[in-house]
Amino acid sequence: TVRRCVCPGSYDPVTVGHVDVISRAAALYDEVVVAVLHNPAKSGTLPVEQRLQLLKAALADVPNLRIEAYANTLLVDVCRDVGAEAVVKGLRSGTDFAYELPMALMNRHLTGVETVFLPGDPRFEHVSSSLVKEVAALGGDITGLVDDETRAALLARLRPAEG
Ligand code: COD
Repeated sequence: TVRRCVCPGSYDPVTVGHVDVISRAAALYDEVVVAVLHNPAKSGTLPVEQRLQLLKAALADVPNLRIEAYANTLLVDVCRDVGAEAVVKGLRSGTDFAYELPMALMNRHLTGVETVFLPGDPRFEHVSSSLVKEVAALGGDITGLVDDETRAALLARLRPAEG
């Protein structure tokens, strides 16, 4: 049987931290479903279609992936629909853990799906989509934090006068 996991996120946009965690999940499972989901705590910068396109470009070297968006859907329902036994997430810090633990427990309460945490690579501990956007919006250099295509897309959206 095919062993599948889901790597969920907002991916607004994908960063080098996401690419690291997803690539490592792809080495552990037969197939990874990268699921772009809605986080009710976040308003959203890039349209979902563009997030999908940037994920596809950033992860073009990883063969055993599916990249999909789901609107108004629980993560546990995505897991059930695609036949995934686990959710895989990256942890940067204790702050991430405090945010992730209740979600992991709630998801297990709902359907029994397990969450597997991978330690984030310390080289990317400071990398988050929100900080990357803040730096880019104010004219800072985001090279090395996102790939070139994502960098161009962010600059077009956040610094349109410079295009
Ligand atoms: N290093 C390691 N890991 C990282 C790094 C990094 N530099 N950057 C990000 N990550 C990890 C994050 O820890 C997270 O696990 C994942 O990558 C995705 O990050 P984001 O910021 O793109 O995604 P979030 O945190 O906004 O995603 C939240 C979800 C959308 C997954 C959540 O809101 C959700 O499950 N929504 C669906 C509705 C639902 O089921 N709700 C009930 C939840 S109990």
